[in-house]
Amino acid sequence: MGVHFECPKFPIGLLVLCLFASLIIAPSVEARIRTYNWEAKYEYKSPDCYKKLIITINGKSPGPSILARQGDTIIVNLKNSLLMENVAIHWHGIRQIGTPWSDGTEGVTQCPILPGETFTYKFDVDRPGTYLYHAHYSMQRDAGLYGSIRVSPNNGSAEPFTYDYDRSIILNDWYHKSAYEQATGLSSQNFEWVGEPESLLIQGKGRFNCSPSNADVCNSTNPECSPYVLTVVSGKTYRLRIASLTSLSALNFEIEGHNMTVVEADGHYVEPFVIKNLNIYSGETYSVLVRADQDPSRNYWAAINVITRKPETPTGLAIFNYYPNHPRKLPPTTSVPAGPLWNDTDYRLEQSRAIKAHHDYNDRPPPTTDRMIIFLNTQNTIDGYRRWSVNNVSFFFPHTPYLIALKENLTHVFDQTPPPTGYNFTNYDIYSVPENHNATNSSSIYRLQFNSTVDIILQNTNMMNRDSSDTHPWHLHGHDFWVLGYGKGKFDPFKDPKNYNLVDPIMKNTVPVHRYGWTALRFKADNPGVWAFHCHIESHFHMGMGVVFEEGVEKVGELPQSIMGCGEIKGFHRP
Ligand SMILES: *[C@@H]1O[C@H](CO)[C@@H](O)[C@H](O)[C@H]1NC(C)=O
Ligand SMILES: *[C@@H]1O[C@H](CO)[C@@H](O)[C@H](O)[C@H]1NC(C)=O
Ligand SMILES: *[C@@H]1O[C@H](CO)[C@@H](O)[C@H](O)[C@H]1NC(C)=O
Ligand SMILES: *[C@@H]1O[C@H](CO)[C@@H](O)[C@H](O)[C@H]1NC(C)=O
Ligand SMILES: *[C@@H]1O[C@H](CO)[C@@H](O)[C@H](O)[C@H]1NC(C)=O
Ligand SMILES: *[C@@H]1O[C@H](CO)[C@@H](O)[C@H](O)[C@H]1NC(C)=O
Ligand SMILES: *[C@@H]1O[C@H](CO)[C@@H](O)[C@H](O)[C@H]1NC(C)=O
Ligand SMILES: *[C@@H]1O[C@H](CO)[C@@H](O)[C@H](O)[C@H]1NC(C)=O
Ligand SMILES: *[C@@H]1O[C@H](CO)[C@@H](O)[C@H](O)[C@H]1NC(C)=O
Ligand SMILES: *[C@@H]1O[C@H](CO)[C@@H](O)[C@H](O)[C@H]1NC(C)=O
Ligand SMILES: [Cu+2]
Repeated sequence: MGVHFECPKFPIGLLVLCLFASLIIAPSVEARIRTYNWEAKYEYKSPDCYKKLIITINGKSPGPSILARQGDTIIVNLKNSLLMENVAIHWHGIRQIGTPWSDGTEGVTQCPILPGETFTYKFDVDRPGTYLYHAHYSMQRDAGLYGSIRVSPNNGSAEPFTYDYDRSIILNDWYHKSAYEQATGLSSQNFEWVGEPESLLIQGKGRFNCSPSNADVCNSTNPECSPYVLTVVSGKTYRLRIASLTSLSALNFEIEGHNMTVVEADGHYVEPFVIKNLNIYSGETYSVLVRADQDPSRNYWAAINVITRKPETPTGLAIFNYYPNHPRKLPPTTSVPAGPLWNDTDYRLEQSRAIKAHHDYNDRPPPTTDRMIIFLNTQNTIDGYRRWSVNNVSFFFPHTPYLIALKENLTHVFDQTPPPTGYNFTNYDIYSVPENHNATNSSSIYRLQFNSTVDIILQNTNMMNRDSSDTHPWHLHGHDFWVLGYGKGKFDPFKDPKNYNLVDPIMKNTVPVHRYGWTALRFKADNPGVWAFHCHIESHFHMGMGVVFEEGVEKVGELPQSIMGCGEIKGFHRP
């Protein structure tokens, strides 16, 4: 195992000892290899008091944190002990420069890891920041396979802010139905929507209101489902690395009575701004600074609430515990923070627009683009199946991963017809229920000219129910992109680019497209490989809401044999 410290939150004596120990064994300054041996398996757990089978890594969900230093090489030996299920892990936000086969996207960059096998991921963490890992095999992330990656700057670079303590907190939503039940419902002609999650989790802990009749599976007094406790010392400043890996929900995070200063987004320093409530979409990470400057004689709630969809899930709660109050002492307030109005789109748009690059870390985008692709996001029916499409095309995976197919010139294993790039949606009414039931599903991909500058415009629309438009967090693998702008209504390709922010746009890897709105991104296609770009909502991606980009695949080095062994791979057999 690599150097890896997770201090327990209490008891306090142990916490102090542990912090002291982590100082003595401070990581060395030069780049190093950090090796982790992980075993993924199913175990019964009750993260919200409701007992179900979940996937753990070394017995934990969230799994162990990866704590590294910029420039380190990470090696994860992952043993699949799921007995009857494949697995793959994606390293979310890590660009995989030179190691596109370690991206962990089953069907795109590798074959699935079979039960009983051990697969080795090896990649460099080239930039400081807050990142994630999670399953990327069908809807497996829902089963609890996720964790955080924290990369600290090397000794050559300081950060543009200071703090006393650093904590990682992953937010999640939680279903009692298994990922199998969900996927099956979505893939049936007799479509069954997954519905709203039963509970919200903060660092893997939540609380479902058990009924006395199901005490055998749901037990409110089970200590496993006690709330997450964040212990703070009065007067100190905490860097909270808040990340969301929800299946469906957009969330709003707040700490009762405390403001937060946003300083990092998806691994990039932000020009600091103060907020009371943070909107966070699945796949995003933020660092906020919080000063423990309120009345220290009591505890406070840290809370998450569902936004963008009408909430049917109770507020997720953790305890913001001022030392030396007892960590379990409930805050005196009778009502828990309710968050902002779930349907206040303007407020969310405003916060998205407030996120700008820090003035000292402002890597400006190229002023012009080589190619602009507008992605119209629509809900459709294809052969009686409910699907999501991008420009009339609903994505589905081929049996042979793209990276292997492209390197081995296997042109018959996926649809070679280029997807429609000049999609003309001039007459498309984004506010009405889609009339076009003739979208097609396809495994076709977008081939980008290596090193070219590409603009993507995400255009949101009305879904198949009246007056409904969901927020979609799109995540790009292998890259960060500049967020050039957000708009309301229909994108105007002639007028709107004139208002792009080319001065200080933030770079991110995940970005929301708001209800009935558009979002414009720019990136350089300079990372040889094959990269997924998809909605980070598990059910939406499962329903076809994604695309795949290829760039410079001829520059990719020899592929490791370990990623092969599925689909139609000429001349290769798993030993
Ligand atoms: C870190 O510091 C050491 C010793 O001062 C130096 O040799 C090394 O080059 C530094 N590394 C980086 C990445 O700045
Ligand atoms: C619920 O959990 C508590 C504490 O672990 C235990 O004492 C109790 O027996 C459990 N109730 C049931 C019905 O299993
Ligand atoms: C939070 O920020 C607002 C706006 O800047 C300010 O009015 C308020 O006093 C701050 N609250 C705390 C608890 O610092
Ligand atoms: C927002 O939703 C509430 C109900 O949750 C509703 O009363 C209100 O009219 C909605 N506001 C807008 C602007 O749609
Ligand atoms: C695939 O095609 C490219 C370009 O024609 C060629 O350079 C390469 O050697 C081929 N690779 C294989 C494995 O056949
Ligand atoms: C798009 O469609 C509109 C309406 O049909 C038409 O006027 C316009 O010329 C088309 N634009 C392009 C670029 O084809
Ligand atoms: C969809 O396809 C059906 C049958 O193929 C055809 O009758 C119908 O006109 C098409 N609808 C549109 C909007 O193209
Ligand atoms: C989308 O599909 C429908 C039905 O096949 C077709 O009429 C329409 O032209 C397509 N739109 C584009 C932009 O390809
Ligand atoms: C895609 O569409 C084709 C033709 O309608 C159908 O045969 C195939 O099963 C579909 N595949 C998926 C994954 O939906
Ligand atoms: C890619 O573009 C950069 C300039 O943006 C240039 O310096 C570099 O040489 C190009 N690389 C290749 C392989 O074309
Ligand atoms: Cu979506």
